[in-house]
Amino acid sequence: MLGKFITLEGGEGCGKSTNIKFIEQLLKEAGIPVVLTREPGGTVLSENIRQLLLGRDQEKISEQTELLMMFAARAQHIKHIIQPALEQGTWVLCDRFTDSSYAYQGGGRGIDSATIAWLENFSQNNIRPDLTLLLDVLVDVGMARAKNRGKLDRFEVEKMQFFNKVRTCFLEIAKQQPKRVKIVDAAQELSLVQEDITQLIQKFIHG
Ligand code: Z5A
Repeated sequence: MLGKFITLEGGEGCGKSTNIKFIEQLLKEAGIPVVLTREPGGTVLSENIRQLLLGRDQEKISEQTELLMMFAARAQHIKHIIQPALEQGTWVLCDRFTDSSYAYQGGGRGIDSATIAWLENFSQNNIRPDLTLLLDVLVDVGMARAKNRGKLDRFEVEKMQFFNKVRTCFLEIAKQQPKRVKIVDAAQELSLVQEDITQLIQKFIHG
């Protein structure tokens, strides 16, 4: 691939949406062409799947269905947005990706990681992130931030225990894959978070 693939991960209210725009700006200032996208979502079909996944006014979605919907949205997203961009030399900056499936559907819902790994191999055409920034914050701090935004989605109404399992799983992934996954202390004030992000991105760009 000519372009690089960067993902942002973390729990509720960790600041992904805030910081992804900041990273986009850093890349643009470095003269790097970049596409900003998100999961679940990124194409018309995948955004429709997102609506179904996040909505609360419908029949109960089973754990298996939830996982398959995440990967259906992802396969479409990779095929139509991520892979073509990377092949053209455009960098892709994505708000969540497969680490979220391991953390939420694996750690949170209890689906075994071998099943998720099988789907990852089946649906991603060998596309994997080159760099992942894990914005880590204590669950209660992140939830308090997220609650300030108003109506909660189908994930945000889960209990603390669920989000603690999600966080543990993200931290475990970072421990297992330290070259790819860099932890950012997202509990700091925003300017300090962005100083850390700038250092990591500059190092990634310049090697
Ligand atoms: N999901 C899944 O289960 N499996 C998968 O494979 C994938 C996803 C891909 C939607 O994701 C859901 O999909 C998600 C997991 C599941 N669960 N939920 N909920 P999402 O990324 O769209 O939703 P989200 O996690 O709630 O992210 P968000 O809404 O975009 O929030 P955020 O990006 O983490 O935070 P933010 O909007 O940038 O910041 C939140 C607030 O905090 C805001 O007011 C900021 O101004 C403030 N903020 C940010 N940083 C700071 C600092 N440093 N200090 C103080 N205040 C701050």
